[in-house]
Amino acid sequence: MMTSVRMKKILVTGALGQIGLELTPVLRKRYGKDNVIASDIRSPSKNFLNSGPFESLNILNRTDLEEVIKVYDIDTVFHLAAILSATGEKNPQNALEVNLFGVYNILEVSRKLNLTRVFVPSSIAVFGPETSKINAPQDISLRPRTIYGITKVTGELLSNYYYYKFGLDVRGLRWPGIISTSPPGGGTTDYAVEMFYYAVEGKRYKCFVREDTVLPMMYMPDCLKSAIMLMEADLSRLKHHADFNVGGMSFSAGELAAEIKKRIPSFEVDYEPDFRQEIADTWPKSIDDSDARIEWGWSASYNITSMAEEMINKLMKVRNT
Ligand code: NAD
Ligand code: AKB
Repeated sequence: MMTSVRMKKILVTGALGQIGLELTPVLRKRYGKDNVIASDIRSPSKNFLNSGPFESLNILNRTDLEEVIKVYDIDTVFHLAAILSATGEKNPQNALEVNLFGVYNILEVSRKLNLTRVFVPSSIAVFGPETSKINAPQDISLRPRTIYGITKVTGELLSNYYYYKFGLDVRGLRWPGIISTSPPGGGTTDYAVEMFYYAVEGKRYKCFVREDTVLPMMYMPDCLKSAIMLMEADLSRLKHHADFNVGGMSFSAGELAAEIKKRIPSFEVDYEPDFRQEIADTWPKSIDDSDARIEWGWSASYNITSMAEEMINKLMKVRNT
């Protein structure tokens, strides 16, 4: 990775979620414990609270957000607070409010207070059923069918607007489903994480998508690497800003189960698709990330084999302590 530049005081929103729980310690190691302020609408565990500064923050409260940014003299934001696809379909109005006004508040306060750099992640959920399933292209018409996808497209457009209109350095990428030891927060790709949890506990797993469902995925270390690489990239090299495709790996639910079974032979999965199958069916199977590779040197380090090996080792270690 490149050396750290410019980001001096960082605010992480949604820091208690799947990605925030792992991004926060990595940022603290890189930029200094007291320079990374974690925040969330939920209350942290004692351990998390003891690990560095934390602020209770509802992203929909712009006055509080402005106050936190001023008090800590924040110059960079990683905006992770959001409602994911499956939870979003259960209460679309709430997803719309949190995801749209959350991004709007972050951009508006960052513009007003002249922040240096803002990270607003997007998702493969921006694509809809009309997009080619294999190697979904970077710059195409986006017609998602989920409320989550709609808010992600709007977030990308708004972020790019703030860059071109106000010169705010907003950056973002379209993450695939993220696989991690930290628990997922209500997405369609959560089955890929849950399979590991059940396997190491010696339990049979009921998978909510069909065995042949293929989606793009990424292992957490690559996810964190992509965020930091993009945020540290030289602005003059970027032709895109808040909407980079990034790829990791692609596999079917059945292929993942087989990969886990190689290491835990007793593991069994039943396939009982629910409403999340319909969401998965609208997303591509793989992503063309050549612009991210050209503009900021992206490449993923993990494939399904190395990811599964490490996931199982880590979860077994936690289980046995
Ligand atoms: P998550 O659901 O695990 O965590 C989101 C966090 O936001 C939670 O801790 C929640 O308490 C918090 N939050 C919700 N409403 C809030 C509010 N009003 N104010 C403050 N905090 C609030 O999500 P995640 O998986 O960590 O995702 C982080 C970002 O990455 C999101 O923008 C998501 O869309 C994006 N993303 C995630 C994935 C993935 O597979 N995890 C894939 C693509 C994109
Ligand atoms: C979800 O399934 O909602 C997320 C995503 C791919 O954005 N994991």
